[in-house]
Amino acid sequence: MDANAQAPAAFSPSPLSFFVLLLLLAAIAALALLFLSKSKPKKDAFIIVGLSDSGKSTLFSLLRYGKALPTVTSIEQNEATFPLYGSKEPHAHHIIDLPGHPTLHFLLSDYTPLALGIIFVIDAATFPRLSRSVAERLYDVLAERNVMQGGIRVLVVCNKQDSFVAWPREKIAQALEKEIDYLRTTRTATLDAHTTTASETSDTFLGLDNAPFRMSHLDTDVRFVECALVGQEPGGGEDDAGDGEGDGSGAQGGESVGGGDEEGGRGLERIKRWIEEVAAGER
Ligand SMILES: Nc1nc2c(ncn2[C@@H]2O[C@H](COP(=O)(O)OP(=O)(O)O)[C@@H](O)[C@H]2O)c(=O)[nH]1
Ligand SMILES: [Mg+2]
Repeated sequence: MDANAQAPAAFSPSPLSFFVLLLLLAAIAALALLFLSKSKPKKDAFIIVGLSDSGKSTLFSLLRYGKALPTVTSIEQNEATFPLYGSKEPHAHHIIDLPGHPTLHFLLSDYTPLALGIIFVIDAATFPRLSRSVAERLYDVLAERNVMQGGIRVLVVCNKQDSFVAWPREKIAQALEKEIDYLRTTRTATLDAHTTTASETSDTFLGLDNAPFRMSHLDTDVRFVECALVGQEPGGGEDDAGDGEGDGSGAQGGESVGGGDEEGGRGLERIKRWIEEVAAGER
């Protein structure tokens, strides 16, 4: 009887061994979590790109310090994490101002795995003259592998609207669609000639192959906004009268911000709102 009563007790674990087992499991779980969080880089960056002199460093400086500091042509990127200047929102944002120099373009792919958004800055005043170069750069951005996969939002900032010769965003969007439509045929032709696969380069075919190129055919959310980061707008009025789509350009319009003027450039508030909305969507 005694032996029978004790036999099962020999196999039942003591409360202490239960506790040790629990501790061990908790330690394994904690280690696994630590490993996962280390191996997966945090996606939190906004990359400012565009040709030289378009206003990238001015934008970075306005977002960070609320004023346009004198800039020099940079060969290194400005990179910092900070709450947007003057914003009521306390969250810090990781912002990178990539140099516009052509030899530094390869830097983009280093950063896109971390990117939530790309801010593509255009000098709207020199755009008519430089539209081919701007389109080539935008093509590189839109066809970059991580951007193509979707999930990275793109804001095209048509800057220098204080200039009388600046093109409005609808006109820029249409011209860029035309240029990209042309570029994608020439680029894929070059690809075929070199029998390179698209995945080895950024020269992927953009959009639908049976229709003229439209931004709206991309998986990427592309928006256009106007701004004058420096200087005064000649008319002093709102620029959002033609907000939205439906002009045949297929590009999505920027959103309307009532009285968006504030210190440090007209239209800046709209850019800040876009950054905050994209970041909030990720939290
Ligand atoms: N008129 C005018 N000039 C601007 C504007 N934004 C930037 N700039 C000027 O354009 C030049 C190039 O700006 P910067 O930010 O250095 O361009 P980045 O090369 O793209 O970094 C500077 O002299 C800026 O003061 C704007 O909205 N209007
Ligand atoms: Mg710069």
